[in-house]
Amino acid sequence: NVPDDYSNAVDYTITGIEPGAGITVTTEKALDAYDCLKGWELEQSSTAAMASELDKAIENKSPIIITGWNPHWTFAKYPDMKYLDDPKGVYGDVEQIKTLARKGLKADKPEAYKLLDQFHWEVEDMEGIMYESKESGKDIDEVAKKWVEDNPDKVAEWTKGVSDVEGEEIEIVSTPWDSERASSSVVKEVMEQKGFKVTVTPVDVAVVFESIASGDGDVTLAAWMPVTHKEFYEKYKDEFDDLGENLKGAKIGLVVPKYMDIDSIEDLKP
Ligand code: PBE
Repeated sequence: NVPDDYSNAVDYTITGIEPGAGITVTTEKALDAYDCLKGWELEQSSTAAMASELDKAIENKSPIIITGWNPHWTFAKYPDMKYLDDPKGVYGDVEQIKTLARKGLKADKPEAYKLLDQFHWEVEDMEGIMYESKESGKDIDEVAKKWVEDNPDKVAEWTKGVSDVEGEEIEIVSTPWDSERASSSVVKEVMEQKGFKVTVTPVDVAVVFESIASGDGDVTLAAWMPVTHKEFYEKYKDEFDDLGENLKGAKIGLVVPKYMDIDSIEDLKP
């Protein structure tokens, strides 16, 4: 199999996810930026549909090119996947996941703000929850609760200096991916232990940013920067408080199984 065959074999199609995702927007940019991707298409559907296409391809050892990211259980389940080099840097290098709060949260709900500001964890923590949920069939919520029980030291860092409250309401606005279901569930659990009443609302990326900017939602733990959600971030950047990263070392890009003998986006053919 030479690279020409791969391009033809995948029918000049990248298997993507939801239309509203940052990685979808970024991949449309890659299709414009790379001459070798002239005539290629990004097939948009859902993360679940992409995962089942990937399962099928791996079973048959057939070529597939997906829009992939870390943290994600794909890399835990299929360690033999690799990112294609991106010499034009369309997908950036390392991404971080940031916490953004509505303006005024700090003044209105200082205890909540403090806890949210202190929340940060590692790729392995998040990926562990996602993978465990995938493997056991248990809901992310349930696995996240167990994680909170099992990680008192981390939780103690986040709640340091935070006083208990009585039923103060907090709305976490989030995206529907497992990564953000994990972070939101963990923070919800920790906040509820401090006496907050927390709702998690999963919506499209665009709506996450609109909601924090307008003050409808209190906080999101789901902003992937500097590349994935750049457009949304730039659009609203004066209308929210950026509390900094809650996770370092995320990544997005085009991903293929290692049995495919290509290394770079530029190995693809128009
Ligand atoms: N993702 C996972 C999302 C953010 C979290 C990379 C698929 C995206 O907006 O692309």
